[in-house]
Amino acid sequence: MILIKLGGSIITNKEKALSPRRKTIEKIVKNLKKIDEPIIIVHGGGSYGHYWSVKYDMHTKERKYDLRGVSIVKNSMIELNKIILDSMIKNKLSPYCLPPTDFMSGNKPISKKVTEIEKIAKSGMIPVTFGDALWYGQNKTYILSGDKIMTHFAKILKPKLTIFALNEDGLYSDLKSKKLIRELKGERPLISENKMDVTGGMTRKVEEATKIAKMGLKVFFVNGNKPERIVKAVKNKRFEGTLFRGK
Ligand code: IP8
Repeated sequence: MILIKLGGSIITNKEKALSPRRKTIEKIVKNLKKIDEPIIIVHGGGSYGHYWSVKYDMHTKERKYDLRGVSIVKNSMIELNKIILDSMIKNKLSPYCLPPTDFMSGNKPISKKVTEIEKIAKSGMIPVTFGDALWYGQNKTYILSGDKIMTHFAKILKPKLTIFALNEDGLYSDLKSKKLIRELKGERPLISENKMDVTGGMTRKVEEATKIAKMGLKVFFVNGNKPERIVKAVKNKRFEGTLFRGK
């Protein structure tokens, strides 16, 4: 099973509110068609979920946020999710939409539900879920990052490969020269970042990827603008990006 996260910065234009990158989505979807093993897709919020989370000052900490904000963030994620589902259906893939409320209770994943998602993937459908605003309990809510969902799924399902599709070639050892880190063996890279979103952007991704790699699993950061690299990684084990090798 292959677990793929489509980052918000690849599926949307993060500089402009509510702007999907339809051509990029389409290109990714066309390449997903070439993978003939079970896959599960998780996508981020980009200029949909993050735009509204910032407006309503909502974060990953469980708190009593503006309830209207919760509705609006959720609504925007459904809108972005629909664009991805439509593209998949148009390209003759069979997505199976799963908002995270289907497998989360509070801030914990429901193992039985997550295992069921793998069965859906094995049937030939492609489960698709996303980062979202979620109910926590006692009138508290929180923003669940798609990156966190990746860790929850990886822990339960032990995918053969966990892929994060980014708007960059991978992780750079130096942001100025854009020198790519090709492989990491257990160590956690130091990264510098100027752009932050409500769930922590690249810092969060590296944190989750390191956790997943520590489970002994392979994690691959790849440029989503070059989705043929996703196919190559899955099929030929050629990794043009940053590969985190498990212990
Ligand atoms: O972009 C967060 O998901 P992420 C989604 O994967 C929202 O961190 C609602 C901001």
